Amino acid sequence: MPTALITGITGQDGSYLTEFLLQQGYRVVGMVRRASTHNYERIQHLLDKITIVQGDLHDQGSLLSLLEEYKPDEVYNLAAQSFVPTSWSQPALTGEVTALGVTRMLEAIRYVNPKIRFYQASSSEMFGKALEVPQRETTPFYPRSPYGVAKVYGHWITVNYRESFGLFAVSGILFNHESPRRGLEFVTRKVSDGVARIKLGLANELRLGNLEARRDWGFAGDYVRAMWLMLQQERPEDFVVGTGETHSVRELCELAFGHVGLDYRDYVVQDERLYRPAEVDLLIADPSKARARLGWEPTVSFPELVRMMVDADLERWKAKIASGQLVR
Ligand code: NAP
Ligand code: G4F
Repeated sequence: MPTALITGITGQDGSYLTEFLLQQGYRVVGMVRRASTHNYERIQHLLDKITIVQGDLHDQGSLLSLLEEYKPDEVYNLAAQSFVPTSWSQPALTGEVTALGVTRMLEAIRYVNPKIRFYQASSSEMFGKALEVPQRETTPFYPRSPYGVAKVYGHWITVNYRESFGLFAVSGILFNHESPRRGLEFVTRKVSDGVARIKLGLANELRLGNLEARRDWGFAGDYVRAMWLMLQQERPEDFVVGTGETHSVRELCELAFGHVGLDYRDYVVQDERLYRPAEVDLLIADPSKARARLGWEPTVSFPELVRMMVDADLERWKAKIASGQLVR
């Protein structure tokens, strides 16, 4: 039974990756950082099948001892400060975790067992002010936020440890992927949650920033399969993963409100305070390498994804109302 260590197991991707690896027959060890209350909402249903251990990407010693004790065959480094706006208000913390944290894990692997296979969760935010459309593995990076800058560091240090020390270390350059488990602050979930609350009479407007930004949005459950496939290859290589389609935030609103019979123009308020100091205007993947070499394809279309998220939030709010937790 192979063992996988997942950092960021409490996050959106961590929860889907855990489900996927358990199905593949792995023993899953999940690293969580110490908190005064547990944050296991997304992995509650998996707790009896996995091992939870404490560690932090800030802390070199904790990474070394986890690798020594649990002897993973594969490490999936999903932990990060992952919200782009927070990277402007907490740029140094973002650099510590999202950039230097990668080096700490690679160092731990190098010292404890250089045969461990390593996946780094890189991001299409690295393309930023995109120098090529669509973006592929060879497209130069032009990050537009401290988060994007930190991810570029994480990408190159992964490539560097592969080339310097012969580690099986890969960087998966993943475009935006969403689900009903997405954090409420990201735009897809903010919209699906807002639509549900408006439809149920719990809110009457939704404040958003730039409606013209375009993203290549897919379903997170599909993307964790690509992470695993990258670590099963004969040679370590980097891959772009996305759908190859792009949609604007405006189209997202149109679809999400339309799904419950509403017109987004009656509810969405554009709020300049939610605009970013520097925006990433257009992201669209060229996933042809992943398709050809990993045999990877997305299985959920953009309209299906939006409907899945709105329906899940409607159900969640209806259940709260039914249980008497909320009155309209
Ligand atoms: P997420 O939901 O924000 O999860 C982030 C995870 O990182 C959480 O489990 C969080 O723990 C953990 N974490 C944060 N700081 C940590 C620290 N110092 N030490 C240990 N753990 C820490 O992110 P996600 O959407 O699942 O994304 C997973 C990874 O893929 C991230 O690296 C993200 O930057 C990258 N990525 C995401 C996308 C996307 O569209 N989702 C696209 C490209 C790349 P707590 O629960 O304790 O906060
Ligand atoms: O949903 P977002 O916050 O995601 P963003 O910035 O693209 O980053 C996500 O995807 C990256 C992959 O490309 C990941 F690496 C990263 O960790 C994260 O998961 O914003 C998407 C777009 C932006 O252009 C933003 O300006 O939506 C626009 N937007 C418009 N109004 C908004 C809002 N974004 C948020 N979060 N909230 C708004 O009210």
